Amino acid sequence: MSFPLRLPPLSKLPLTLTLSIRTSSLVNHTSKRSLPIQFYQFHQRTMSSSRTSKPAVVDTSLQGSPTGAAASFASSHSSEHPLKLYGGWFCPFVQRVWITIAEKNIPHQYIEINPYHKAPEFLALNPRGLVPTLAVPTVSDPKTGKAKEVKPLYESLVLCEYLDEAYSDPDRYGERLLPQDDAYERARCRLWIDHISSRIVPAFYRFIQHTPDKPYTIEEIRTEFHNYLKAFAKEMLFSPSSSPGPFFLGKRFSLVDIMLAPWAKRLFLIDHYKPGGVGIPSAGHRGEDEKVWKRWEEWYKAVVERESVKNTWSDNEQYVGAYKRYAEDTTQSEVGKATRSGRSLP
Ligand SMILES: N[C@@H](CCC(=O)N[C@@H](CS)C(=O)NCC(=O)O)C(=O)O
Repeated sequence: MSFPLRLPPLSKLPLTLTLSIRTSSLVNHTSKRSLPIQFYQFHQRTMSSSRTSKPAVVDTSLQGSPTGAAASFASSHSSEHPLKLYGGWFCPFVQRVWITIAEKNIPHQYIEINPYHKAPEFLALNPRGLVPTLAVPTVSDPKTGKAKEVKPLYESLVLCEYLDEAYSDPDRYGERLLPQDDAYERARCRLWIDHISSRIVPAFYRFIQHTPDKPYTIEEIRTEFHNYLKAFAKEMLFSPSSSPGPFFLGKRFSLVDIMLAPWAKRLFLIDHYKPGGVGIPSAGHRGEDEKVWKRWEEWYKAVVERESVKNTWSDNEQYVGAYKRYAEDTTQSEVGKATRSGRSLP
């Protein structure tokens, strides 16, 4: 696969060349940090354009940095490293990749950016202009062992699968996130990853972006959302391949869990903003779905308590602020616009 653009400055500059710079709301909590020179230019240019000609439509008012556990995790991975994750603390797609990196303990550099600023240098990395974006070292100098060439990759699922494959030594990176020994099981995992990405996640946005003027009622989208969660729980409960919990693959935490964990963590936002909240019936009031919701809750509790999920999470109130525009359906994010117009997510 070839990419439209390499990272010219990175491939020309020694990877160790860094500058200490002052940052603004664009970059993360490490207000004085080391960055490769081209990203110094990238950030500086983006910052000044945001000061002079900030378009009214984009969601640039987001707080610029992670807080809480995610701030510590980001800060402990802020030193120069050839593998770079460009992320945004608020973004669930980024959190998928962040959890993968944390699970496998992959050495990397985390760089917080605001993807709503479409700086040309960011678009050169990812023409879709979305986080997560990864800068991947692809060729090592046999003499020094250092990366010589760095190429971009994007799309959260692609990134997670790439990281699982490229960092596959079980002694260093632990058990694989997709089962390797059973092609059927791997395919079944992919099937449920597809269910998450093509059904649960889009329904989450239709739910949180619901307003009274929509052509569907809040009850309709709540029921639809429940049905997708129940289908997932039923698979864990009744499928011939299913194993006792808590995770999708039983005791083994896998890519299936990672794909859904960020939205599980964000369910409290629906409780916060939407009348009736997520509305999962309480135990004893679930009719024929008693067992199914119990299995969902078992999965949910284990996933939100997982270290890698907690370590990539900022303070709750920060998400409440960031998702207000979704709840009011005024967000101009690509995900928000696609949801509003009935298109599939970017
Ligand atoms: N399909 C993409 C979606 C990524 C995505 O939508 N990221 C959002 C932040 S959560 C973004 O970068 N938005 C920038 C924009 O909407 O302009 C993936 O899985 O990585």
